[in-house]
Amino acid sequence: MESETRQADVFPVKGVDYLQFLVGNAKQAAHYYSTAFGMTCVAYRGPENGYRDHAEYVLVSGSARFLITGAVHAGAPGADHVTKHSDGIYDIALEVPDVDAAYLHAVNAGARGVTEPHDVTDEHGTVRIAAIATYGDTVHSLVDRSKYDGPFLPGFVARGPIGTPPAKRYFQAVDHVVGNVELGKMDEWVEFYGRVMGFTNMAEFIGDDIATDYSALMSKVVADGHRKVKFPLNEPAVSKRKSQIDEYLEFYGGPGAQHIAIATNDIIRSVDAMRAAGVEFLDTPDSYYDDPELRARIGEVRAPIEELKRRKILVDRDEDGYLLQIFTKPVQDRPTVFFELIERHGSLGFGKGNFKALFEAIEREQELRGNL
Ligand code: TYF
Ligand code: FE
Repeated sequence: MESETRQADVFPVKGVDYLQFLVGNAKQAAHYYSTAFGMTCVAYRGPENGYRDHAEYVLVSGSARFLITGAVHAGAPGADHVTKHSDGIYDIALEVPDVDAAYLHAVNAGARGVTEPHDVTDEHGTVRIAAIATYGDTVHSLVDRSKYDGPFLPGFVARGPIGTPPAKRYFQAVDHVVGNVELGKMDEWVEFYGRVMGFTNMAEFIGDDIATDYSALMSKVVADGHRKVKFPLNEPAVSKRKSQIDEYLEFYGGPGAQHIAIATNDIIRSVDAMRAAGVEFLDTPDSYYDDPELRARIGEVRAPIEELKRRKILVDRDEDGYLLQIFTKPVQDRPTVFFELIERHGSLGFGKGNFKALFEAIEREQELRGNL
């Protein structure tokens, strides 16, 4: 047995607090995440509440929380983010037990401070919050909400759902958030998360061997000590064809969050509901399911393989268990941000066995867009 000596946690995190999307039209995006992703709107703030610059909707699904922000006038803060990137993820906010300690540690370790620790208060209590910069124009807010019982953050008012929420939610948590960084920068960002947050490298990675064969990307995963927060980091790899990461960087206008994996405990039901609502998923050829090697490797899973094949759901197994996963096509006009649905049964991985099939599917889409 391997014995593990864990260092004192220099940057304890409780989990992802929220993901903030800066979009061109928050009203319509909030409608999409309600009707197509089954999320429930629980809070809002905007001009009606004396908040002059933005309309902001808070949507939840289990512990996953999205903050959807749109500018309500020309020149509002954040409007430049949308001009440059179109709809995208600005803030990957982390819940921490001690904002001041986390911020101080991060800044002393070389992170750029964006907002100093401060209190925000309303009749529901106080939230302490700060923010640091990460890759591209992306930030990490650091949030302590232990002295707050309002619907989101001070200033937000509770509001009801947009449309009728589904009887059963489609996902219950954020599993991981992936960042795309420039060629040659992946190791610097792995090092950043180690230095600034004490995150460590997980075993899963896409190295030169896989990259040159088919993926045209390299990837490493960093995570906090409890594996609650997992951040894979991708960089383009030099190969015969244009890397999907280069396509993202070109169309997003620099580094940024690439995909959000959302955890479900019924991927079949969620995919059916989301497809019926118009969400597009990547295709997987039938040959994937008919491959005897795959069949032998994955063994028994909780649904007949025919059910997975019909829905293009991928399967992977490792030493700890298995997982089911599927990827959406980009969820905006630009080929940038997309989602992954993941149903874990023991496996702590990211679907290594599916990388080839997945990247081939992504490349087929790239080719249709004329970007390969
Ligand atoms: O998060 C992961 O590592 C998997 C696989 O551009 C993956 O979801 C990796 C890179 C990529 C798309 C998916
Ligand atoms: Fe993923």
